Amino acid sequence: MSIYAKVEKGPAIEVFALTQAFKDDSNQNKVNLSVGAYRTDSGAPWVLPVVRKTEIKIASDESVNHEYLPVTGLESFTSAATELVLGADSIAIKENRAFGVQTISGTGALRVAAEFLHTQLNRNVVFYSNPTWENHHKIFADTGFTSLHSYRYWDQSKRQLDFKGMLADLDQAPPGAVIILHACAHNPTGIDPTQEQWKEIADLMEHKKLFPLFDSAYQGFASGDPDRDAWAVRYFVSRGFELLTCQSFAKNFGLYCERAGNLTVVQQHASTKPAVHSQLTLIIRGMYSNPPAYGARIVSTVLNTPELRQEWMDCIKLMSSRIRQMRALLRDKLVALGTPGNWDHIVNQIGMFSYTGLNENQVRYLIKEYHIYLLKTGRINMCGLNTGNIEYVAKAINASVTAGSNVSCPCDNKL
Ligand code: PLA
Repeated sequence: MSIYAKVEKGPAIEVFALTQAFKDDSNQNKVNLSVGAYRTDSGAPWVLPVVRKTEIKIASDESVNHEYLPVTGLESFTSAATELVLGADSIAIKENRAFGVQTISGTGALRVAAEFLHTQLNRNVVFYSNPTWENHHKIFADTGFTSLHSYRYWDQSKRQLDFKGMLADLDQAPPGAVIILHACAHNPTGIDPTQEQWKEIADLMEHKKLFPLFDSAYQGFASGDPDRDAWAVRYFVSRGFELLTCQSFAKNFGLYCERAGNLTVVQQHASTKPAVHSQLTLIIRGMYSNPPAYGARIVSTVLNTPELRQEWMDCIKLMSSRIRQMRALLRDKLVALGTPGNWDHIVNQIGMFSYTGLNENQVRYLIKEYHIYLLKTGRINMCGLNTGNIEYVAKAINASVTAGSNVSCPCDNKL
């Protein structure tokens, strides 16, 4: 008997299984609203023009080679990424209390952060929002965290932030617990705390000695302005918190497969940097030795060249405003169709996603009857909508709300 015979097949990863099911679907009306990836108004993936330009520049630069990067990555990238999230005038940067290490995109930053917290700071307790990006649980469980909890975040009946519930649950967290916070454009709900609410969260976390870990995967996608979207992180830094921030350049640079990420460490004193940096180096060395250069070179070149940086800011504005247009259009169409319920949450939410409030049965109905692919939580990627398919999607949602919860659809085991 094979030594592999006892290995059991694991569950599918919903977001990627849906994308595959979408690809395999031959229906010409099909729409993919699952994975969080930007699409143009014609439904195509978008290579940002400034990224294409920079790729050509790098490819024709004879001085660029394929030697290994240092274990902690390209310095011009990590410093630009750290500055992007903390701000050019950050006191922590000025005082040499903050630094970044390059990671395998946002997921890698979270994994390295979790490993560091677990092995170097003996952390075992983590809290993440309910709901959250489903990988938060897996990353921390795989690392060896033994006490994994969620804090209330979404009020399903009011379709808004359950702020009281959030504070009450964080208040129960033991001192030193790691609290995962979405820096902006919360995935999946599209609801962020207001600045006033962030202040209360910071008060509580300071009082209870909780450790903030910011997941920043959508900087620029909430407001169109990367500085505004980094407000919460910068506020916590200004309050004197020590914290970690996990950055992804998948979405805001459209560099999904290039795996460009950064883990920023903010410390109380510059003196702890050599030790912390050395331990992060050893963690990365043992995991994958050193990161890929391609995406980091692009991000570094763009962020460190003023004209290119401006072009990138314009791209961010364009992407976020197209999303906002789609929000308004979808809400208006649902209302015009007389779809039961209130759809204002679609325009009130921000970032890539809308948490529609559709239930699992309605989601299955959309997939089966209309070939519209979305997560079973009812999350849709707003970027998957465009002027060509929005009418179709609105009519389908209307039909699913009217009939979908009563229709029993055979559950597709693949999903
Ligand atoms: N953090 C959050 C909150 C995310 O939503 C994602 C990606 C990541 C981190 C990881 O991004 P990375 O590609 O830089 O590692 N979430 C996606 C894709 C876009 C996914 O599930 O992996 C999503 O559709 O939710």
